[in-house]
Amino acid sequence: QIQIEDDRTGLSIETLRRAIADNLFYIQGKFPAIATKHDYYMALAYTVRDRLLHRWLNTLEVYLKQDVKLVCYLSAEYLVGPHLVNNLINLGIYEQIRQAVEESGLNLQQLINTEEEPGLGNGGLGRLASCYMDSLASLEIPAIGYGIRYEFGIFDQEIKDGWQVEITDKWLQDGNPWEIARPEAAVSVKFGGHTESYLDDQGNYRVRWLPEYIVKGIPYDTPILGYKVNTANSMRLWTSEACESFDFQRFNVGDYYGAVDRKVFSENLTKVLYPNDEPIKGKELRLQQQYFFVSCSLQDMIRIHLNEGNTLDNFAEKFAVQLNDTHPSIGVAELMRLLIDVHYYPWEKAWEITEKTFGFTNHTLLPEALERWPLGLFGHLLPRHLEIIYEINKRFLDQVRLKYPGNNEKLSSLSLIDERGDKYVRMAHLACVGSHKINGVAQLHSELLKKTLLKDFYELLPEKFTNVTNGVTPRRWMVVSNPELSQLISSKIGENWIKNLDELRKLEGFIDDGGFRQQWREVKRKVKQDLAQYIHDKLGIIVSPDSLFDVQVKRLHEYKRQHLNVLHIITLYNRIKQNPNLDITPRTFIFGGKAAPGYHQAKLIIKLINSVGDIVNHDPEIGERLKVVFLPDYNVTLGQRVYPAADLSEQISTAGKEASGTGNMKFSLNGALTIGTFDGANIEIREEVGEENFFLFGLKTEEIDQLRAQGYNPQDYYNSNPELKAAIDLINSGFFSHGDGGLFQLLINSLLYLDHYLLFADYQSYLDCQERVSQAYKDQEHWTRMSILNTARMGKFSSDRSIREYCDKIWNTSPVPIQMKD
Ligand code: 26Y
Repeated sequence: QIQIEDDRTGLSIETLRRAIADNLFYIQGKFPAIATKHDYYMALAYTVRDRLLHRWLNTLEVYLKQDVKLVCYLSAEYLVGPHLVNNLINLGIYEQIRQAVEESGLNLQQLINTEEEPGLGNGGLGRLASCYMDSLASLEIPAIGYGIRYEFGIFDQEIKDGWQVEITDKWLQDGNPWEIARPEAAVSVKFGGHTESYLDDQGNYRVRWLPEYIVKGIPYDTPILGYKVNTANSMRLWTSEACESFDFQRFNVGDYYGAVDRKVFSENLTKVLYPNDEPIKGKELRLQQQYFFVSCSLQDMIRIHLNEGNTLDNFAEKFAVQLNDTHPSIGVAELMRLLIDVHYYPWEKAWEITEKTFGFTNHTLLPEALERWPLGLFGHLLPRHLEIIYEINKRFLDQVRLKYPGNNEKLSSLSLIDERGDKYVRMAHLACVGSHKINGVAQLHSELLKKTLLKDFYELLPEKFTNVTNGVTPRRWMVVSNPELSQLISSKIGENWIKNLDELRKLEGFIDDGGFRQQWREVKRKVKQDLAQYIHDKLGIIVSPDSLFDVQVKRLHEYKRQHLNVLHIITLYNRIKQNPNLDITPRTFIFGGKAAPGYHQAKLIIKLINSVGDIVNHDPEIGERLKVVFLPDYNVTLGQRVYPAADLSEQISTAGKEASGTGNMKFSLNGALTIGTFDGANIEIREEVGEENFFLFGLKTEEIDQLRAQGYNPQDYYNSNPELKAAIDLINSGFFSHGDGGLFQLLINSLLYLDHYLLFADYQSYLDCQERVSQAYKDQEHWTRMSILNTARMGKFSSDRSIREYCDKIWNTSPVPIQMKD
């Protein structure tokens, strides 16, 4: 009997090959003789998307029919990374596609590398959102990820003469095969203007908002397929467009240019991602972006809900809305506005629904990173929301007064309005009051939240506080990025670990098997060789895969202390120069990361890394012992190359400053050992892998508090530690900057006179610890054991575990399996 496969769903190699050829012709409009790599990438991407679509539509149908509870993740950022490989892995068709592509005379890896990754986020917070989307789908939890479809994502970084240069990221330029526009689901969003009150037919007091202008939001949907399940959730990203009918009216006939201006203005709203991971004061466009996507998303939820024949009474039972930091926290006021002004709910009922609906995740303890909006700006853009926030605040402060009679301190510290000087709306306070749960992202972080940043809220509302330690998806961060190690693991313990990461523990049973350890080393060596090749191709630097790969990749920030790492490098350099025959463990120091364009100190650290590299890499006396590499344009794609190749993971933030970190988890999962402070999730990683398999150094948070209380003076350390002094003096002498002693002055002075992040206090401890690392690396058998144990004990850090905790503690949702109809 002949079986005929559909070209859009069939999985035989022959059908896949035909489908690719078909898409090349009918979608790209090309035949092989004139097709580019990119054309083939597109043809392949559509072939894969076709195989995803019936799962996606089926999923949506089940969600609607069964009226399930939906998790709505609100995030201003998603650092998605490339879709193609991930979808191949999650669909389980990597091998078939590889063969079909080869039979078409092409190379799959090359096509995979052609994909321009969507970089719609800055760093950890955006990447976390994408890991969570993968886990939600893999666990079959109904969910939508709402966000902004920035036309320009995070800038591409080039390094010129050692300095960072920012290039706009035109990720949509060649088309995006993974998204589908849904103009029929467009919504309107109001801005500016004023409010007026009126009495309705029944004589009820009501408010209406007469905006200055209206912007249209168009959703673009991207399927997010789970791993080897039929669930495909949606990431729904909003683009702003002009609302022409409105503008042409308002700018009356004849004012064509006025109307065009408006159009340009409206479309600017979602043009670009702000490349900062700290708030920039008074940027109105940023508030517009936040309100725009939150309003679009909440209107979308309400439309879906009412379409199902519901009333809004049970909204909170059908939608769990999670605020990814304060960026979407205006949602609290917006849902209140929609319920009260548009759907005529009384305040009390509206508030009950709102508080039950929202959960709030905090990602930072740095007080300077808390979002506050100048009252004037806020009221000008969102006059109705300011009124609502005043009313929320009035009722909230009444509650505070009951608990703390006569305590004006408490009132002022808890208020949603900061009135200590210039007035601000405090977005974190709005999020806390309007959510039923508040969580930090690692144990220490959640504890410190209760003790410091949100202390007063914790005292008032202790039952709201909880912790959900971050996690990462083992699909992208192991199966996709490290196929060699994944295969080795599966050959020993089967494939179940990919869905249940705790099963990695079974690897411990092979730890005494010398053959296995040998294979483990061979895989590591192979991926290090690949990275060495990449470094050579990109930068012309030759590094040895036998050296210890010491890696720090993450956003550039003073609190993350990339410059502490540099001080270690310079100290080793000085030691070799003093003692040219010094026998040290050869190391390759690898850095990567972007600096916010306006963050001068961070940019100077990049320049310093490159300058030190220039000297060290070319000093014949150093030879192969030290190499320093700064990888330009660190992003998800590059991360997928880097994590598997690392021996040592640098997690060296000042204790108490890194909320969690997630790179730390990716490194350990891939068998790197960590040198780290007692900070964020490092603590829990160390707890899991065992203290003997983790290199801990540095002051703990309480010790730092004590030191600061005594009066910290960095000069004391500089004057009493000759190696530290030598390193600093060498930078200051202009040795790394062609004699220009002033180049790094700002950086060095901030260390010598302030050292806000206590590099000097931790310097010696860090050096000693690095020495222990070097010694340990010499015993390769023992190092391999530690490496295997790191991987084996990473089960806890799967984002599947995190998502299960969110479901239980915060969202109250459970899986909805999707059956395929034929
Ligand atoms: C206000 C706006 C400009 C802004 C934009 C992005 C503010 C902050 C951010 C990003 C913050 C961020 O990435 N935080 C990181 O979140 C990770 C996920 O929870 C944590 O692992 C990491 O420690 C934290 O720094």
